[in-house]
Amino acid sequence: MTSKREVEIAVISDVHLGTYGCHAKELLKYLKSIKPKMLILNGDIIDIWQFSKRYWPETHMKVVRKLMKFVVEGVPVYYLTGNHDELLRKFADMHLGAFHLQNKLVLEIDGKKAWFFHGDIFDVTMQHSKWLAKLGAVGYDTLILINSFVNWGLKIFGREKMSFSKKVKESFKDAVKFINSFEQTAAELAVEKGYEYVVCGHIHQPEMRGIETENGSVTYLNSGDWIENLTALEYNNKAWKIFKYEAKDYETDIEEEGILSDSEDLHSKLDINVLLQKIKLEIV
Ligand SMILES: [Mn+2]
Repeated sequence: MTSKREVEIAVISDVHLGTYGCHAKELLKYLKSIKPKMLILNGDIIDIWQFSKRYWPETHMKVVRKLMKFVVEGVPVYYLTGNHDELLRKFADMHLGAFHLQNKLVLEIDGKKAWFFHGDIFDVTMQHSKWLAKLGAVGYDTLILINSFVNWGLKIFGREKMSFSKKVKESFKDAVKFINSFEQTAAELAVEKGYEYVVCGHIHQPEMRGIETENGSVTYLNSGDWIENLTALEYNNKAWKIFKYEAKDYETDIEEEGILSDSEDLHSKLDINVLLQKIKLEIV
C-alpha cells in the first residue's frame, strides 16, 4: 500500500451514515488514504433523523470504527452537530480524550480565525427572520435553541421541519437562490464577528471563494457531502483546497480485500477497553 497523504486539517460533512445515499465505501477509502493532524466532522455524519435499524451496512460501521481509530491514535477529532444529528446537541461540549463534541468550533489557523459550524440554523432564520441570523449579539448556541424551538412549533402545528433537500426538489431556481443567500448570510455573519474563514456544510454544495460584504470580505468554504459530491476540505501549507474523490485514484490502492483485512485488524485492536484506557491516560 502506498504511504498515506499528510493533511494538516481535513474537514468532511454530510456523510449521512445510515441512509441508502451514503457513499461509505468511498469515504472509507478516502479516510484510509490520509494522515490528518486534525479531523473536523462538520455535521450530519450519522443520520439520526432517517436512521432505521434495518439499514446499517458493514461499511457504515467501518467508517465509525475508522473515525474512532483516529481518536485512539490521538488525532483531535471535532464532531460538530448538524440538523440530522441534532439529538447530539444536548451532549455538546463533551470532551473525551482527543474526541470533542461541539456545536461550533473556532480555530486560529496560521494567524487567521476560522469559524466552523454546520449551517442549518439558516434554514429557519432565513425564512422567518433573517435579521435574527444576522444579529451579532445572539450567540450561535442561542440560535440553535431558537431553531429547535421553531421546529418544535412547526411540528405542533402539523408542519414539517425545514429541510433543504425538500427545497431542492421544489424548484431548481429556488435552490440556487437558497444557496446564494446561505453563502451570503454565512459570510455576513462571519465578517461581523471578525473571522477570516467561515466553514459550513449542510447545503451539499462544495465551495471555496471569497465573498464581499458591506463590512468586509471573508473566505467562505463548504465541504460538500458524501452523497453526491464526495468531497472534503483540506488545509495544507497555509492554503485550503477542495478534495474531490475520484474512483480511478483508488482502484489499485485499496481493494475490497484490503478493507476487510484492515477492519479485522481494527476488530482486535479497537475494543472499548483500549479506548477507555486511552481516555484515562489523557485525563491523568
Ligand atoms: Mn444538514
